[in-house]
Amino acid sequence: MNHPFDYDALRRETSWDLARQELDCPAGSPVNIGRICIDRHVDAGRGDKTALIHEDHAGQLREFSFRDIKELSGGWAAFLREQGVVELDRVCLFLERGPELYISFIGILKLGAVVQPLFSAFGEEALFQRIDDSQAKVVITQRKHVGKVRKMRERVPSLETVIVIDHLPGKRPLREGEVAYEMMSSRVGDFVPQETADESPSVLHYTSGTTGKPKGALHVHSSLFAQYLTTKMVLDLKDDDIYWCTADPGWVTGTSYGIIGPWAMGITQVVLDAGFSSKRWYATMARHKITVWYTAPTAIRMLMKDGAALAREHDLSALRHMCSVGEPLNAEGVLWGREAFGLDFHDTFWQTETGAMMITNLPGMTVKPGSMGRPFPAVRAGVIDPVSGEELTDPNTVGMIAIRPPWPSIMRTYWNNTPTFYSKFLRGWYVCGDQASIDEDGYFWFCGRDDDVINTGGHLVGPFEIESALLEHEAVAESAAIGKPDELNMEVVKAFVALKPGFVGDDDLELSIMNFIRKKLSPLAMPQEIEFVDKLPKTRSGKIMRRLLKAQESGEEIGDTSGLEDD
Ligand code: 6R9
Repeated sequence: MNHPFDYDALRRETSWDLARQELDCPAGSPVNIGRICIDRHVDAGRGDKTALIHEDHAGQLREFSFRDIKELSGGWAAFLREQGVVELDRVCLFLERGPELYISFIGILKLGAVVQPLFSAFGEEALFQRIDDSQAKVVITQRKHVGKVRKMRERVPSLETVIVIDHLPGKRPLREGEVAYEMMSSRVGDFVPQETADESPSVLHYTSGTTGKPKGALHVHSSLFAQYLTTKMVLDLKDDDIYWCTADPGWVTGTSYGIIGPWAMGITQVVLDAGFSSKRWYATMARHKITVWYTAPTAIRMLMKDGAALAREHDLSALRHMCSVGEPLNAEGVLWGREAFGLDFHDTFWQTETGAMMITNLPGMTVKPGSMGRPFPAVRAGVIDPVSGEELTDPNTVGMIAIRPPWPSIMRTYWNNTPTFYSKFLRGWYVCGDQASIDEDGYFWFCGRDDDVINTGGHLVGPFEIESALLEHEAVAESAAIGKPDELNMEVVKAFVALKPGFVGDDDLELSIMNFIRKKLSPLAMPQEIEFVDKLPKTRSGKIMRRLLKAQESGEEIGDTSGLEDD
């Protein structure tokens, strides 16, 4: 029987403790993410179920059952112990999306060490900054990336061992301090996971700072309770689902919802280890009969560029639920999703620091295109005044998004940077650094990151609103709106626009777009200048780096760019 959606009832019934109960981890008992995600299912007789379907760039498939992963991650844990890794040591993953990345992640946690996942595409300097800060003892990498590790190694004396997963004996010899490890021939079925506790450190995720160095958000094993419950209720995973999270584990989405949440539920997941193309993505979805899909607006906009018809050429009939995260999901994206898949994208808002989804569109809830949804039922969220920290309770008032601690997956500190950690709290709220308003129905509407909101002629204009409107113009594939310094108005809007194939960025088009925005939004929001670009600067997780464009315009310091896509 289908019950009508009742948000208030869900709030009354939902608490994080529910996860503890369902996972049979009463307060005070050991909590180990590796054990709960993998070994637990094997011990309960579900070892034969497929945990991971890995598809490489050539389309080759490799499948791993929960038992396989129990034994292979046991192998990793035992090997790392032999290498001298002990509880709380940092072990850095610098790997492409092969099975080793997912399985060593589990092994490190079973050992009680702290896993530090990094994008394998990071350059030497980005790698250096993050390893220098974490003082990692071990880096696990592969031939293709070992050169970058070697280049920075002298500068990080803490780094004792580099493990190479695909070393070919007889080929380029390994150097001192480097060891080869062949995962598939190293099964250990009886490794006993460390009895880590609620507050034992687990994952150290670096997030790019707006200024200064990247910050390492430190998470703990009990974060799992938040990831589990949000996976269950928002991603709506069920036992027979085939789930695809498109995020790389270098980004928090790829660990919280690309490893921990789904495996805590014993779900089969697909990993596609190949570059993006719309065709390839649809083919992957059809091939594996993906039922639940978690992706990001940057990917959705790329799919949109190739048209809804392409999606409909593939048999995507298995797909029943889709979610999005990482950037504001433009209303146009939701509408396009309906056309292409006959389903709503469910937007979710959260951060590396929050560890799990905070503001969500739950299944069954009416989706308002362009809104991030409502607080997850166990979360208390609001918008607050940036100075006084008072909650702004009048509907449609823009303020800073704030969440009431505690919740299981809130970061416990920034590694080596406690003052910055404390600076994120104001009057008992955790402050996200983003602005939004809340409508009469309690839905949150994203405005922009604090640093990105445009102040023109005394009015605050959110870049998201302008970019969403721009996307409705037939020629626009993607855009970034920033405030450009202006003597008269403090700032004026400047838009960087990437065009759809077949359009030419000339004066006529510039005028047409300006007028379109003026009519659609207001003369205030109308870009005074439009610059046509081939593509926009983005982070590895696909976020548009508006502050970089802004710094270029104003000649300011660019700040930390080590997370940039094309570094
Ligand atoms: C999970 C993740 C966090 C920042 C966050 C905000 C932006 C994420 C969003 C969103 C609007 C959404 N963001 N989800 N903005 N709507 N649904 O992305 O973590 O990489 O730490 O980024 O991303 O600006 O503050 P992280």
